[in-house]
Amino acid sequence: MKPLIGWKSLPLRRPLEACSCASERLKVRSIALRCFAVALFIAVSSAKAQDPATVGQFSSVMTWPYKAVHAHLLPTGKVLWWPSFDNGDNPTLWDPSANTNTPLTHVGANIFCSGHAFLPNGQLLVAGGHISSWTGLPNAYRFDSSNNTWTRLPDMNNGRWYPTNTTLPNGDVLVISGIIQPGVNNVEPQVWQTATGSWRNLTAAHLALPFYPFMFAAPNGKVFCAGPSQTTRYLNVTGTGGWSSVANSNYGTRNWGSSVMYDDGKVLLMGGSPCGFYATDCTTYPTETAEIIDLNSPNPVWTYTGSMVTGGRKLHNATLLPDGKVLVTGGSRGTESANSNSTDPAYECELWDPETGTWRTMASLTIYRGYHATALLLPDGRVLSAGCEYVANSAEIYSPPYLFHGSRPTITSAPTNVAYGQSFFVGTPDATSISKVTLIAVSSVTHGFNMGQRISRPLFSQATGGLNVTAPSNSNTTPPGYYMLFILNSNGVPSVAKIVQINGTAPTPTPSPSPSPTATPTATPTPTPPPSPTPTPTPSPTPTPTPTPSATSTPAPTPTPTSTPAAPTNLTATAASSSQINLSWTDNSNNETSFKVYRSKNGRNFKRLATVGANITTFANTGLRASTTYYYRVRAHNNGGNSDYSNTASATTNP
Ligand SMILES: [Cu+2]
Repeated sequence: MKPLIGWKSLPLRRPLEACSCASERLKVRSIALRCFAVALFIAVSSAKAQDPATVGQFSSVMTWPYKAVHAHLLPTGKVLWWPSFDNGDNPTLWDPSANTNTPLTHVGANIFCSGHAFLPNGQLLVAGGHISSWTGLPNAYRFDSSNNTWTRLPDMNNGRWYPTNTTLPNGDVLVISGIIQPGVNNVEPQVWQTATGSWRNLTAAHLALPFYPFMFAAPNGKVFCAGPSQTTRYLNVTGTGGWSSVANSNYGTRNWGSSVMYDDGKVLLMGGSPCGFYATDCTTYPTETAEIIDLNSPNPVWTYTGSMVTGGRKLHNATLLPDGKVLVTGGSRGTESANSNSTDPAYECELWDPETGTWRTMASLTIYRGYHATALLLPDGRVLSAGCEYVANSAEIYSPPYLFHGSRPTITSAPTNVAYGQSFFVGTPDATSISKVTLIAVSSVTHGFNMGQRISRPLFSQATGGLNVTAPSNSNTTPPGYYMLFILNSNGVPSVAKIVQINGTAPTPTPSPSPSPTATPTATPTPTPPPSPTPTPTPSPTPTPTPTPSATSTPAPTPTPTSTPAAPTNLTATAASSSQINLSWTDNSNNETSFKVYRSKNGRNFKRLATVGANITTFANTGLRASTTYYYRVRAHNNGGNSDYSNTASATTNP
């Protein structure tokens, strides 16, 4: 009986008993209808959010023999990769078209934790490696993809664990950073001289740099170090070398962040953590901010571009796509050490558009791909996402939205080799619909930094049965080597690439007339690894980090409603070029979580353009039309809501 009494006393039942009239039934039906409408709306919008034409699509998870910690797209279109720790000397060849993995000849040394970049002839130069955690190998090797063989080269000056390799405009390769043994940096950069098969030591450029620094051959012939330190600088690689300061980035140290040169001399930095590489006491969450610099400017400065929209991340990969956009995959949003599993994996991917400076949420990975994960662009326009120390040996392949936008243009013929500045013919039945031609260097990636990828946008014109394309003429912006040649139609759909070697009469890179004398950078203390903690391969379940009360960074767990932030003021807009306007404003709030930037073409109908992080007071709006006036306003945001708008500022882009 008891249950019946209890049921009878349910509050919902009472009004129904009290009123059996038609109006009550109508009310119930209208509620039911509304529920149905809401359910339908949710279903439709989530279906839309999952539409591959909008967010792309991941393949099912493939089981691989090991974790792909180092991965390289070879001139053959196949992927060379190898795993971590004791399995390091297991180079494996993945054939994307057959989806098979084949073990290759062992190197004879553990090349886990090495640096790598391609030589102009398509061979991969591998430098350094793993004696034990924090202790690097001095060995160097060349891998030849035409016969899958390894050749040992003269040793380097000393061991390197976590160095970066960079292909230089003259076809040599810079090897920099890495540690010799716990607490001892290899401070001497070295240049592999391809022609003589020997090392040249940059004895005048000693500097302790963090692990796997973000190095890029720059338009002035020097090599730009974009991070992860806040101080960014040029390395002159001629003679015995030398450093000069460029500009400080805005956010600060971005350890385990990533960086891409997304256009000639233009570099993007995103995410990362200010904490030490293997810090176990980190309480600051990885940043969602991103910033850009244009090295073509006489006085390059870092400016914030839009922040990642799904939140902060570290240990992610950033991949340049055939259409010039940048895909960010994987990573962790937690404060944990890289030596332990993620407390908050970033499954959602994001795509940055250099023309708008904004990010869009893309499809989600199935598996956490953070520490020791890799991602690289395949010639068919898909992106391989593989590895990670804390997951089963596996890989997934991402198909970007452009593969769901109709039929693909095809390349029926292209030369295998072109010289700098050479005009060449690309056969395609789709010539009239081609709106873009890009060259993306075959790439070489590990630990979240791709040491090889870059993009070149050759000039082209339509011809009978194809396109006349002019090869890039500047080896500073297009170092010699193998590139994927993509043609894209007006829907932004890329062809399958033809892999082309750019070499031949490479003009001697102009030694840059060093610009304004700059102060010699003081040797930054490297995040010296504590000698003890060995990154164990065992994915130990991380003890949940106790929320450390921190004055600055930890989001306060107070349940009290937040008051809306104070509105920003003094918004200014300044034209930086014919396609860029820089904004800056005054932050009057101490409790905002972001600033929203709005833009209008007539001063009235504003649309949200970007969101940047708390305490950020600048934004660079890129991809604009020349001689066009744009209006902007900004407001601060937090959980309590939006502030009032700032003043409206406008600027007209240069002609
Ligand atoms: Cu590692």
